[in-house]
Amino acid sequence: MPFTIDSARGIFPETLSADVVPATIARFKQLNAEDQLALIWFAYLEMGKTITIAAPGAANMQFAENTLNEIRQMTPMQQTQAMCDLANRADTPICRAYGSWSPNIKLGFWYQLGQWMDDGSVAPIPEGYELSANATAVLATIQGLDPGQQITVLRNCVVGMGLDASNLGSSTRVAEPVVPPQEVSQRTSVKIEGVSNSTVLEYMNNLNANDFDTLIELFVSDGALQPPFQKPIVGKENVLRFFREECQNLKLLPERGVEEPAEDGYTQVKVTGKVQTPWFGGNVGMNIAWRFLLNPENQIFFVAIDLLASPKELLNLVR
Ligand code: 45D
Repeated sequence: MPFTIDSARGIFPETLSADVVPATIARFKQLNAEDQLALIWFAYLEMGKTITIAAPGAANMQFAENTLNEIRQMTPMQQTQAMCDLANRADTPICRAYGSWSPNIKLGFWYQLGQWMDDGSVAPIPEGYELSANATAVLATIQGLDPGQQITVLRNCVVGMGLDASNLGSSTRVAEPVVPPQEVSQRTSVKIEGVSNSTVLEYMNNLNANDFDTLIELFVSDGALQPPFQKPIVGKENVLRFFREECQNLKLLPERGVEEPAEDGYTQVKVTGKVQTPWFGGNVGMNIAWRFLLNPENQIFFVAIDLLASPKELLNLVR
């Protein structure tokens, strides 16, 4: 039977991803808005003691600027309300604007609000705010995670706020501008122990170079990419949009892998290694697996990216 996207998702079933991340997000979403905001504030303060987050570039901030200024000019009570509305995914103009933004713009928006809450220009979390018992438990879980898992929880909390983009109808999506691909002479090539497949190597090198137009040509037209804890993004056009909106300036540091024949002349390749996000640079290395399914022409039919449960999983290359 030929592969489908659905059956492809099951390759390398021994791969253990960090299920604690979606489980923690689900618990977070059950909390009331005040608890959500205070919890992220405490988690963020705690994290800030050990890792620093990079200030977003101006290109990233321009799209959130109007909304940020609007909030800055509100009374403290209105500011708190606006932030609670975001956590409650209410249908307000601010939640609609927020819902149209790419994840990096959402993160940059909160980064700025966090600075303003810190310096007093936006209503802070009230001093002595006491988390509910449930929120305290969720915070304790987050504090027990490794840094790569912590930043993933925070990112997913932020991305989940505001009005869902699918409820926005025809309104357009807003993402930061696409940077030009890296100069060919400046590019680096990855080496992966146990993997010599040219498509896999080119995937890593083109993504590292922000060369999305070359990268997308490695995929079959109805191919798919499955980001961590998400459903597959299907079709070249959608995958290319995802690369342009969400994958700039990532650093992929693959380490090792296995390749082996699959059914119908396909090849399956699993690679493990680290990934760094521009938000934290070399301060946080996420433990990642890539599970590729390549067609007989060596094109990508499917690739899943998993955030691994533990560093031990980096050595798990079992089929
Ligand atoms: O609510 O091969 C306050 C793909 C309190 C592509 C706050 C990939 C109130 C293909 C503190 C103000 C992309 C899939 C909030 C590879 C409040 C591919 C603020 C993988 C919210 C490898 C909070 C890429 C703030 C990966 C400012 C895995 C929080 C990328 C900021 C992962 C949190 C990137 C930030 C991650 C989190 C980035 C900046 C996990 C960033 C996380």
